Amino acid sequence: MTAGVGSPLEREATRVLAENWRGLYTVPAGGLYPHQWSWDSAFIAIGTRHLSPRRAQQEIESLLGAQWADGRLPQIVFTAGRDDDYSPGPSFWRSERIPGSAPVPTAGLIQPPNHAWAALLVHEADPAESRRRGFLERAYPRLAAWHAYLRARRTGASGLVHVLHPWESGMDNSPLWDAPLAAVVENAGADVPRPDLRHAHASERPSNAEYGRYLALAARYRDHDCDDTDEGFPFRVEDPAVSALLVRSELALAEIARELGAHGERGDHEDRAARLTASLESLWHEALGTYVARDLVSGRLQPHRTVSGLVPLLVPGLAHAEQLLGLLRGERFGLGLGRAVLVPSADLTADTFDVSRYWRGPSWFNTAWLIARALEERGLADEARALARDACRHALSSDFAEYLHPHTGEPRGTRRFSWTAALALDLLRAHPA
Ligand code: 2M8
Repeated sequence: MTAGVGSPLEREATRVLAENWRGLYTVPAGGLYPHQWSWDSAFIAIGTRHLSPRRAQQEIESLLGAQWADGRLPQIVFTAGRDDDYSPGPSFWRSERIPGSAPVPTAGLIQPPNHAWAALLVHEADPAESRRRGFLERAYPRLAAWHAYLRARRTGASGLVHVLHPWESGMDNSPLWDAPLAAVVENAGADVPRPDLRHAHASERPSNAEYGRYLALAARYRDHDCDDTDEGFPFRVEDPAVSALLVRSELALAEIARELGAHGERGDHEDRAARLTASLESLWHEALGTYVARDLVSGRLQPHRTVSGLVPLLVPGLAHAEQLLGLLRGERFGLGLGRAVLVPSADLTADTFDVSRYWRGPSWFNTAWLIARALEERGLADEARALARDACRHALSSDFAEYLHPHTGEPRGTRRFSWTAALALDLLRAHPA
C-alpha cells in the first residue's frame, strides 16, 4: 500500500489501516474485534480504495471467499487462533459441521448488505486495474448470489428483508430492538462471557441482560443449522437502514451488470430496487415523521426515531425525503444546530437516549458517512461538506474512536477503529479542505 501522504489525517488514517490489516483483510480493531466483520470490510474497502485499489479489492474478495453455499455472506469470518478474544467465537458457531457453510470458520448470522455498493466504488477508484484483475467479473456472481439469499430466505410478505438478530442490523442495542428483544427468553443461568469489556468500558457496551438474549438467539439459530426454517424463531424484524442499503446495492449491481455487458440482469436489479423502494414505505411512521423498524413477531412498528430511520435518505426517489431532512435538522438530531456532533445514533430528546451506550445515542462515523453522501447526492453540498469536515476533524482528534459522545465529541468505545479511519479518508477525498 502506498504510504499516506499529505495531511495528518491522511497519514494517521493510513497507519491505522496498516496496523489492522491482516494480509487479506482488515480487522475492525486489533483488541475488541480481532476477526473480519462483513459490513465493516465493505466500509473499509471504500476508504482503502484511495490508498491501494488492489488491497480494497482483496478486502472484498476475502469476504466473498467466505460465502456459504446458500449465498449468505457471514457476519464474521474468524481469524485462526483468536478464539478466546471475542465471544461468540469459532468454537461457539462450529460452522464447519453445518452443511453448506464456508470453507473457513465463520459466524452463521449476516450483516447489512452494503457490499455491492462498496464493490462498485472500489471498481470506480481504478477501473483499469479492476478490469485487468477481472474484479467485477469474479465478484458479481457472488454478490448476486448474496442478494438472492436475502430474497429467498429473508424476505417476507412486505417485500422487505428481515434480520433475525440485533447483530444482523449492525446497530446492536438500538432502542428499535428493545421490545422485540424483551420477548426473547435468555438462557437462564447460562454464563455470559464478556471479553469485550477488556477493551471498552461496560457503560459504553450493551448490558449483560442484552448479551444474555443475544447469545440465546445466536445459539438457537446455530442449533437449527442456521437454515432459516425455524418458524417460531423469536426475533424477526425489518429495519429501514438494512432495506435502504439493499436498494443502494441493487442499484450498484445494475451498474456492475452494465459494466459487464449483462443488460438483462441490469434491468432485473433496477426493478428490484424500485420494488424495495416502494416496500420501504410500509416502514414510514406518520406520527413520528421517520422510518422505523417492524417487529414481525408482534406485527408492530417500533416507535423510535433512530439514525437507522434516516438512512433511507440514500434512496433515490424516496417519498418522505423532505420530512426526514426536517427531522435531521431539528432538535432531535441537531444537524447544523451546533448542539450535536455528527449525527447521533438516536433521538437526543428520547427517554431511551444515552450519551455513551453504543447505538443508543453516540455518534458513529459510518452513519455520518452515509448521511453526508445522501446530502451530497441530494444537492445539499454545504451541509454535506460541513458534516464531512466535522467527521474528518473528530476522526483525528479522537484517535479514530469507534464512536463519540454526541454532545462533546469525546471518544467512546475502542480507538484506532478501521471504518472510522477508512471513511474519514473517503470524506477527505470527497471534500478536500
Ligand atoms: C459491533 O457489533 C459486534 C457484533 O457484530 C459486537 O458488538 O461485538 C457493531 O457496531 C457492528 O455494527 C460492527 O460491525 C461490529 C464490528 O465493528 O461491532
